[in-house]
Amino acid sequence: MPANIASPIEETTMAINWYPGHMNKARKELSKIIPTIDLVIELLDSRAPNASKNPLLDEITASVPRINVLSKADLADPAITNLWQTTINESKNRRCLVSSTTSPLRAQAVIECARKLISKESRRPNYNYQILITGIPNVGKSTLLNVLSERKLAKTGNEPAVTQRQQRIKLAENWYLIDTPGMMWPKLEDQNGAYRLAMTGTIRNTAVEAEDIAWFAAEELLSGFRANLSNRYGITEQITTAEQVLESIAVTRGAISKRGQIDWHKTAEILLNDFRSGKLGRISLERPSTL
Ligand SMILES: Nc1nc2c(ncn2[C@@H]2O[C@H](COP(=O)(O)OP(=O)(O)OP(=O)(O)O)[C@@H](O)[C@H]2O)c(=O)[nH]1
Ligand SMILES: [Mg+2]
Repeated sequence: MPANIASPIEETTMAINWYPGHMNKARKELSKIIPTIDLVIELLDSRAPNASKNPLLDEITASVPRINVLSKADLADPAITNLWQTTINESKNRRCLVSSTTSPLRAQAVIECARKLISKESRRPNYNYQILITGIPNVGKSTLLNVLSERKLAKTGNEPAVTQRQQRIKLAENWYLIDTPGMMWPKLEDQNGAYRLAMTGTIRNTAVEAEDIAWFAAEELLSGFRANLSNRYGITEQITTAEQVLESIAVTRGAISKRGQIDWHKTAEILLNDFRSGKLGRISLERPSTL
């Protein structure tokens, strides 16, 4: 086992904290714009909706109606995503929609949902409604803006912190959408949640080692998704620890150096890429009881 690998639940864990300057700036800009916003779309990753909930957003946008969009649903267990949707729909002043590349949301569905949430008093003739899209980094905000507008207006990318400033576009007559930079919060109290986010690709790789995330991922998968490990890597019942899972992946996928040693970094990347791209199957890391 490499020296820097440690289970995140143990005391030797490398704590994840990632709150770079541009996010603090984004938070200030968000606070400034909120009085002009009629509705907030908060994206939550379908695989970890609880961990992807930003507590800062609750503070800043407390008085604004909200649509939660469960994003990347094509990567999550559909039955569990349904449960999340039902649970969130039970909250006051809130609706939940589901989005994925395989079944993209339509602007009309969002506008209809927004109309139900926006109070009748604020509906004036020729009023321009402003919808703000928010969420943690890499959750799919800019992709959603492009899908809803049916144009490629916002830059997207498979790494966190692609969007660095707000962008406003016209969605339909009298409806405007504002994309924002992905935002984290200053202290990640729940480190298990932080590691789940790291698994999904929310945290910049300068803030946490791939090996540490993979160690956590191997433990998570062992405890709840053995069949996925077995289908993808042929991992048997005899394998019971994260270290054995990673060793086994290294052997079956050839992540071994010429001198016969395991390339831990390469092994970590294989496991994380397989999880993030859905090659390990549709996996939900959280169930609604955790919201
Ligand atoms: N599988 C899958 N991938 C998606 C989906 N939506 C977005 N992605 C991918 O997720 C990555 C991040 O998407 P973005 O739209 O750039 O995410 P963002 O929230 O704007 O990210 P930041 O601007 O960095 O905060 C891209 O590689 C997208 O192609 C989805 O529904 N399913
Ligand atoms: Mg973006």
